[in-house]
Amino acid sequence: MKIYGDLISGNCYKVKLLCNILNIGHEWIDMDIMAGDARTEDFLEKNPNGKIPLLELEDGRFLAESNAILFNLAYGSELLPIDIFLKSKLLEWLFFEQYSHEPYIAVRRTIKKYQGMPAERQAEFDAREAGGSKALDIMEKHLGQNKYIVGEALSIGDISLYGYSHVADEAGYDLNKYPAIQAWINRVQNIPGYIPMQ
Ligand SMILES: N[C@@H](CCC(=O)N[C@@H](CS)C(=O)NCC(=O)O)C(=O)O
Repeated sequence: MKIYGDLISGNCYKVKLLCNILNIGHEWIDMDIMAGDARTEDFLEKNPNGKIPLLELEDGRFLAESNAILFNLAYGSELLPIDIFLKSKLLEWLFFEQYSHEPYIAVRRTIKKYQGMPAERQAEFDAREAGGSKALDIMEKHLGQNKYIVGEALSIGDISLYGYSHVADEAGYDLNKYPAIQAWINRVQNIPGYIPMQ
């Protein structure tokens, strides 16, 4: 299988991290999103949405959306709970990550770290601060009472939320204000097979 990705992206890193933890062999196709690699005609044939990560299976089928890829690759492993309530809880957190976390923290990180805070995006950067703080507050409360995102064990919920939470400081958030998130970050970093983002 092939995975198209760029390791400056937390969404792509999530998939790389899962593959490393589960020892899933793959060919990593390095893309440069800043150079527009995800918007070429050739790539749009593969994913009309022009986004990475993208998984290409041996039979030629494609799967986009980082959390869908995590779900697919973790199938049958201990990182995907079997119990239907826990599986549904996992989906709740994956949707939370995409709707209430990533659009704030990931976008602010891109503006700050990779675009160097251009003046024309300052208002957007500021407007997205509150959403990211709210997401981190929700995680802090949850992780103060639970070791992992779902149930009693590591799952793809942890891997998904780890992607951008552990670099939230690069998006202008002070992680020192979130001790339970920091303790969880340390737990994730001690998983066998862990690899850093870059
Ligand atoms: N919801 C998607 C988001 C994917 C996404 O936004 N990817 C960005 C990198 S983080 C991208 O491909 N950007 C390239 C572009 O917009 O040209 C997912 O979770 O995979």
